[in-house]
Amino acid sequence: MSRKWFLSLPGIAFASTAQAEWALNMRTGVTDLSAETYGLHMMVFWWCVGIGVVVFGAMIYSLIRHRKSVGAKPAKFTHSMTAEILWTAVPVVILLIMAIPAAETLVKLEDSRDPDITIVITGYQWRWHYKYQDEDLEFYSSLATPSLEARSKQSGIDPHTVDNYLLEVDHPMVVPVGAKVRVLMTSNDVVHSWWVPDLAIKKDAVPGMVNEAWFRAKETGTFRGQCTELCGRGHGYMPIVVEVVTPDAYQAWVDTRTDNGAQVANAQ
Ligand SMILES: [Cu+2]
Repeated sequence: MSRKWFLSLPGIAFASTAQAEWALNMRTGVTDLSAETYGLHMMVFWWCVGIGVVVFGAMIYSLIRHRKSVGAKPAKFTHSMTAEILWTAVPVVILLIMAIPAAETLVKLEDSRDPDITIVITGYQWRWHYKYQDEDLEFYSSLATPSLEARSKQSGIDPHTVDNYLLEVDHPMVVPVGAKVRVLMTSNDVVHSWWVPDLAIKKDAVPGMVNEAWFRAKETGTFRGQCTELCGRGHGYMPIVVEVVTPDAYQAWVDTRTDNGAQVANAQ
């Protein structure tokens, strides 16, 4: 296993979207805010690269240019007002350049007013519960059976043969494309955290508290995530699957779920 990992290092260097599982960078996601978050991340990254090049460039240049073997003599000054002002002002300006767009995005992330749909998400050891506030609809979402069987000790099943191993559930959360979906997170036992990278949401689900987030998916598809707060023995076995579908498909799904959804919820 470790050898395979080592052999794939050259692949990491040339990672592309086709090698998503080995890509090092953040995902751009499927919402406007996930794209904005990605843009902020890249802006800060390039500032860091620039600062690294300037600082290490100056250090390496000084080490070579002013080395003792070419007769360099140490400077005698002990204080420089110009240097003090510059190395205070320049970082402040750089931080402001980063902070202003970051604050704008944060304000948008927090603005969950006027949602089209509100879903209460409750963390359990070790599964998620979804309750659609405007529909008579609630259900548990647990690790799908193929993953569950493969993860069992001495199951004899190779996890590589299981599609979306540990990232598949029995009942995904379904939402319509283009709708503003507000999610309210809480927990029934310990602290969990609801994380779906493509939706740019990573929020703690804390017992006795309600945290809030929202997203508006721009495209249909299946988006996966995981609990990202170490919540006990089954922490790795409570994935999240969000299916973004067309409004018609969403309505059809609600209709089928409300016919038998209550029974499913009661049965668990
Ligand atoms: Cu958890």
